[in-house]
Amino acid sequence: MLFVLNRAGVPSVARFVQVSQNPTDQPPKGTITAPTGDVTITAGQAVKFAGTASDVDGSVQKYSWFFPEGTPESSSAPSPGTIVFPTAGTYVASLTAVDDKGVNDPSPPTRRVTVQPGNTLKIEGESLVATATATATVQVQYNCCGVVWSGNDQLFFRASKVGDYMVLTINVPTAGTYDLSAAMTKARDYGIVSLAVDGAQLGQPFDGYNSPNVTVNNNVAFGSMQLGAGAHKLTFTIVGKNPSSINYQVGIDYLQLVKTN
Ligand SMILES: [Ca+2]
Repeated sequence: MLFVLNRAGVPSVARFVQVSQNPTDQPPKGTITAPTGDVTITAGQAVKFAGTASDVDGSVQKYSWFFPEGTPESSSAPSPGTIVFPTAGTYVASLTAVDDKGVNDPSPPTRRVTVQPGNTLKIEGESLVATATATATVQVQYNCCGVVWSGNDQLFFRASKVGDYMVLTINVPTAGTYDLSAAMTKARDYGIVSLAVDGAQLGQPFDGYNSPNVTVNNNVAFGSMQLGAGAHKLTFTIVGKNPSSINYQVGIDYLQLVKTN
């Protein structure tokens, strides 16, 4: 950092200064073209990476990709292709371009790769909006009210009375016993909702009332059930509301199904 003092000894606003052997050289700039955003995968799955880089006053000499815990863990190809992530965790992949003067891109582009355990199926609520049949509006809602949802969206069910319901369809790739939980939003105008899976009640109704802030309860456990491979119907029904709540709405950030057997 470089500070400049005036006569009174007051430092200027600090700035980052890149010290270069080639002070007139413009650094190169890399771009990740695939994936186009952050991604979530299951352990053992692959992500396809591609990129480009340019240099305004020379040429790009080197591409340096880094994939923490990936297979392979690095690449010098502009577009390295398929990288497998075998282990659950969150990793930041990056592309650093180097130009013909040996100067790095000072702000390499990155992608966050979230790798879930192999037995976990995470389904974003917003991805189920298109499957909904309901007695009230079901819509995608972008981050609001001080909340950042997973995937930046939630499913918003604008129920207004007891008995309103929506039916969502999920797809389960592998038959087994699953624990179903959900990240449910709470707000001052939310109601109490029950869940049935393929017509059978599961767990206790969830009270979505919270005031004054909008919050998300990330681990609302509904319970365990047997699911065959294929489509299943989740029916959310309004069964009441907290006496303090002013409406009956429901917000689902995501569902999580963990295969236990
Ligand atoms: Ca979400």
